Amino acid sequence: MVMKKQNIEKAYQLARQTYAAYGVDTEQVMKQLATVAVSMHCWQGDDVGGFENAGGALGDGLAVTGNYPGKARTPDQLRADFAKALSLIPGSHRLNLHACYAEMEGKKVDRDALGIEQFKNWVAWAKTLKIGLDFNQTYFSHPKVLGGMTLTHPDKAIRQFWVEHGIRSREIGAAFGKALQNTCLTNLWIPDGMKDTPADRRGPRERLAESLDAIFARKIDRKLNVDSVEPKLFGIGAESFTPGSHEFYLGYAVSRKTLLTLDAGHYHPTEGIADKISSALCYLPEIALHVSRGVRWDSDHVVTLTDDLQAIAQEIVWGNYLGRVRIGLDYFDASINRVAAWVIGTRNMIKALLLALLAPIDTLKQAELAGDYTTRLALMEDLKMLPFGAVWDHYCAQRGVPVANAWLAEVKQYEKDVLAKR
Ligand code: RNT
Ligand code: ZN
Repeated sequence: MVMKKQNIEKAYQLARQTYAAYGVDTEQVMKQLATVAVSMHCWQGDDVGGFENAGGALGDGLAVTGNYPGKARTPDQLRADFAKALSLIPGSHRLNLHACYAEMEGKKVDRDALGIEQFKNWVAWAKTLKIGLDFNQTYFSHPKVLGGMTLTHPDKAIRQFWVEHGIRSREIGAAFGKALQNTCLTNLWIPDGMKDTPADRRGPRERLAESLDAIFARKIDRKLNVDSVEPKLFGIGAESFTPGSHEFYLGYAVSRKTLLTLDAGHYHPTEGIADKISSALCYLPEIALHVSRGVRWDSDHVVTLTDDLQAIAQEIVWGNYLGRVRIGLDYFDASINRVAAWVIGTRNMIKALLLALLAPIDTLKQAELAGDYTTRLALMEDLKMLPFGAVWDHYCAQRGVPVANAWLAEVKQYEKDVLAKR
């Protein structure tokens, strides 16, 4: 569907007046929205496959379902698909790489020996797109994930291998930051855990803390790279015990001054991450998010405009935390067009931020402070009926990307011209 230009404009002008009546300046809102960069995860493009051929199949707590045709099989394909997605999303965003997306170019370089050399094509390409890069250490799909363990493994040699990987990853992050003059976030998540009730919860946790301290021992200029740790309460095959739990990493982040990555799929099914943001930010200068959508479990469905997503955006915006939360996405759906999955999820993240920015937050807070919860509730419900779609369409048009669902025709065309031929 292609909307007429003058209709987009007419609808926007009316919406602008409606929001003005609530004391909200839509022009100002769009300016602020344009400053938010979402870190888009590379791994939606190829079902968390990567390019290093380390010999480990995906598993280790991760599962991708579906076999939609046309997935990226080479770095160039993944870059082309990502650039296509980016061209359909308003604003300037970032790419979040995983270490397993290293380009070996004929050499065999194991995870403990990776360097910026294996990512030079990514950096050169990011420069041409003028985007920042983020990074993730990869502790899965590798034969040295032994018995589901990496940094907590009882065997020191196994732990040491992964510690080296962590050190190399931070160096790569710093090299990204330097080359692109744009601070990289290097995130750490490990799949370690136990299927059944452990006899010893203390040992693995103490080993994890020791391994992490070894990884983070070297100080790195925070302008180049910042580090984050990502908790999880459970995983496939780690239903009974996860050493890297929420409490573990919250304590770690606060005491070691790293960031904390809150992943929306990593908690109990009814436990949202929105409420954790202001708590964590009482003690941490910055946090990171893996915005995801769990359906019954950490299923990593494409992010949709749910109440949960809106609550996350509200907490960031209403708490005035836009400068302290690094928003990243984390989902992988192989049952639909993967470029579309990127576009839908990222556009939804931005829509949720727009919705939160369009709320008359000062009025809401005043009502709350005055104890007038009736007005607060009434106003919050009113907001749901306001014409935010007209502002969104205008924003997309202003940023030169397809309005409404016009992006879908472009993805379908790309599927025909490019993806179907793979
Ligand atoms: C797993 C974590 C982790 C991964 C990615 C691929 O549960 O959420 O962030 O999804 O690193
Ligand atoms: Zn995650």
